[in-house]
Amino acid sequence: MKNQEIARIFNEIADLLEIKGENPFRIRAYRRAAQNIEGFPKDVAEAPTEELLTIPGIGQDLAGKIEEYIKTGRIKAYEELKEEVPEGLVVLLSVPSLGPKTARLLFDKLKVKDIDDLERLAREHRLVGLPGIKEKTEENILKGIEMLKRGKERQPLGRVLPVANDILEHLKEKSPVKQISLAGSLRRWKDTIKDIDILATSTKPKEVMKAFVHLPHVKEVLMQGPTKSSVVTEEGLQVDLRVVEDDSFGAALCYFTGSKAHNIRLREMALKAGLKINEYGIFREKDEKKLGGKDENDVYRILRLPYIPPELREDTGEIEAALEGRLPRLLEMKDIKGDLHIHSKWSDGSHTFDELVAAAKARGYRYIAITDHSKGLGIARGLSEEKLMDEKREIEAINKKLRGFTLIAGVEVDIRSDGTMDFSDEALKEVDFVVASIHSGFRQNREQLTKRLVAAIKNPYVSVIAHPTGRLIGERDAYDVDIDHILKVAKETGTAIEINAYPLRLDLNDIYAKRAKELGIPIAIGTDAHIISQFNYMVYGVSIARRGWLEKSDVLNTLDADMLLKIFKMKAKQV
Ligand code: DGT
Ligand code: CA
Ligand code: ZN
Repeated sequence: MKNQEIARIFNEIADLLEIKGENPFRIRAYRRAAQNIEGFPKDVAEAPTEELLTIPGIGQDLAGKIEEYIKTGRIKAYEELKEEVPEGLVVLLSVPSLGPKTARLLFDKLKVKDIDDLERLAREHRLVGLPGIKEKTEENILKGIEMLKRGKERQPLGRVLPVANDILEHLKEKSPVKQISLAGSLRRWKDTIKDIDILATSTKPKEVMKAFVHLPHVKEVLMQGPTKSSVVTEEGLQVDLRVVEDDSFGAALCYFTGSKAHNIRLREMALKAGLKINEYGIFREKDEKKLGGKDENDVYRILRLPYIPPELREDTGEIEAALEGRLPRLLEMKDIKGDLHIHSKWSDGSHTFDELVAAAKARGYRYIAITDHSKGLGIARGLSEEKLMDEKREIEAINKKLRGFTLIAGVEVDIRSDGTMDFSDEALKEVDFVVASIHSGFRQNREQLTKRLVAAIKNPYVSVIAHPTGRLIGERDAYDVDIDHILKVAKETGTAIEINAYPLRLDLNDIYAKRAKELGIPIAIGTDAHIISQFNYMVYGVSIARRGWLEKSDVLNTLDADMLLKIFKMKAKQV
């Protein structure tokens, strides 16, 4: 897949144009194209021009650049831009929170050469006093550097999983594997991943290893052994492949799925029962007799435990719950009846209602909620109150024609910096569904941010708080809010909280989702799709829900549309 590579280059072009102070619309076009190429479900290298042109944000010019890259391995315009802008300056821009203007200033005035240099200067407080740089700016730059370093170690699930699945498919096709599975944090659906662990069985392990190190994904071979090899992919991801005996596959799968903390608990339980567990099987201590190991469930069965799904294996109470017979019946993809966070052409989405409805029906959904942006978000073509009413009327007209499917007329209203809503209550009252969220002023203090969210939660027309902590994995930390207080007020007011399934958000995260469930707060899962292929992100939202122990009954979008619409109106009636 060339998608991630090309997306990265387009993002870099946007950075370079930004440094040069070029037209913001052109810059945004590159960023939008990058995002959509990354979310494109097939390899752009295999797509003909007509198909490239269907990707939102890609016109003749950018399609030409993609084809140029695939044919020649380079993009001339990009190379020229790099010539114009000093490399040191480009490196500085990779620090999240450091904009082009400040980067230029640091580069010119302090001759900052690289990130380490910048870090040292910031620690020595040598940046303060330059025009526009305060102590807070310095702190943010240091935070950004830390995040950059962390981000290199762990990648978002949504970037890693497609690569891992592609490698799996290639191995199935091109090597003599019998059983094969992902293991490690990927199989547990953790939101960030250090490396890809794959486990397989085969009667010809050496051939499997040979095929593996020659996969088209591989950039570098770290180690090639008879049953274990490690490579680094084009995307910079490490992949470890192990081949084991069929007879040990289950035990090895359990061992290499982890987590380490979960495994330690299992081993302790085994020891107490006179048993031994390792990656080869489950054995009786006294005579080393093998009791199982072919199937993963052997491990749990012999320990007298029910099967524990990989998403729960973190030693955060799953062993106790298993012992007491109160493991949750986790939410499944098939329980999801619709998507509760979608943007259309009316704001910054790419599709008409007809297109969205057709795609949702094709997935077997019964409804979707259209939640376009409000006017405060100019860059996202937010709607005025009048436009919102027009949109609602059009949705009503479409609903009259639909059978067995409902288009829910909603809105994603911006929570302004002062805590007021970007639309009046009179306007919010008119739509069927209101999602409220913060898109600016992230750097306010804890008290201010908490107050803003609480004000939104207390609004009688707001049904859901979307992406409540504002994190962007690897780019921006969650903002500083009193999440416990927010959940408490949500509970009191009957307001639901979103799990935003957009791969860089995954917000609420698994830990907070679990806390929300314990408090009895309903959860809405929404993909925040701006193009149809992003409907596929639902699986990431469901994975967060599962890691948060959520069951079908905890999640709003497992309900029918009639029921949902009733629930959305309930809060306003009570106030
Ligand atoms: P990651 O890679 O940081 O995203 O997370 P994991 O869980 O994939 O960690 P990784 O790749 O270091 O190891 C994969 C699994 O192998 C891990 O979940 C449990 C098992 N494992 C690795 N090292 C040890 C160990 O020292 N002891 C035990 N019991 N298990 C281990
Ligand atoms: Ca791993
Ligand atoms: Zn949105």
